[in-house]
Amino acid sequence: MDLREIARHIDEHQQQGKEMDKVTLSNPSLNVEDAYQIQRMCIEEAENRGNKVIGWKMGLTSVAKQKMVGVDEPIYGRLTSEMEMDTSSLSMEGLIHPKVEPELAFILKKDLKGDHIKPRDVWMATECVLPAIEVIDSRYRNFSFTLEDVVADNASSTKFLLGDQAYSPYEKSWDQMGVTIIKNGEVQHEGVGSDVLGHPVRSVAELVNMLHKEDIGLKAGMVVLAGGFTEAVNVEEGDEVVVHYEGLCNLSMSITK
Ligand code: 0L1
Ligand code: MG
Repeated sequence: MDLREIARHIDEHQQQGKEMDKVTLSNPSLNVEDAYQIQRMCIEEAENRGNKVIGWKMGLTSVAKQKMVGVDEPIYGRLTSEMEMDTSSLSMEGLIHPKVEPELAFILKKDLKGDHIKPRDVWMATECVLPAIEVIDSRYRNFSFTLEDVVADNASSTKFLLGDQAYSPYEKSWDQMGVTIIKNGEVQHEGVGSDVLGHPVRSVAELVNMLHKEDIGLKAGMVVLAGGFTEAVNVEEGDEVVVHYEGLCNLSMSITK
């Protein structure tokens, strides 16, 4: 099993927005460690094209989402410069079957590395918190995959939009903040911060502890998407999505051709 070859195969489908078979079909012995190596190698391909790793995301952070995809642990993925949207308009070009989900982004002011990182360590290293919408788009047919497949496909990372307004980490009890996702004027899902591993800050701490196995840490200036508050919502051309962050703001996204 040539991990680099699998990574190149996935990278090609990520770049072209093309559906593919699960990599575990042809490589049934692939384990989670192999899958994280494949993820890293895919990102090296992107870096060779001039992309930069600007942050990390946690995925499958709620029991609801884990059940939805048949996986029982959170995962992480890498965020690159080309994934960050600079307008609220999401083009369907190069996307397969995108979904969107409400998130919070933590922006770091200090490096953070270790295997016993606690919420207070994360707060000490956090400059601000931003509302965010993540766009996920699995390269696998029908969004169907095993844990190993989805890790190798960079946790379905595709695009993300950050709100313009930054908030102090001490602005509110983020675990108690309600979030509503609305598509074309209809409420799709409601969630609360505690749906993200009990508290979004716990998700960031867990990310650092998980990354330690790869001997990696977070760097000052990085963006961390802490995980979806609700199930993800399918979108297509013409859709208008609004996420309401209780007591904070609304963040919108328009889906275009
Ligand atoms: O961000 C997420 O929680 C998604 C992780 C990957 C699973 C999926 O594609 O639904
Ligand atoms: Mg997410």
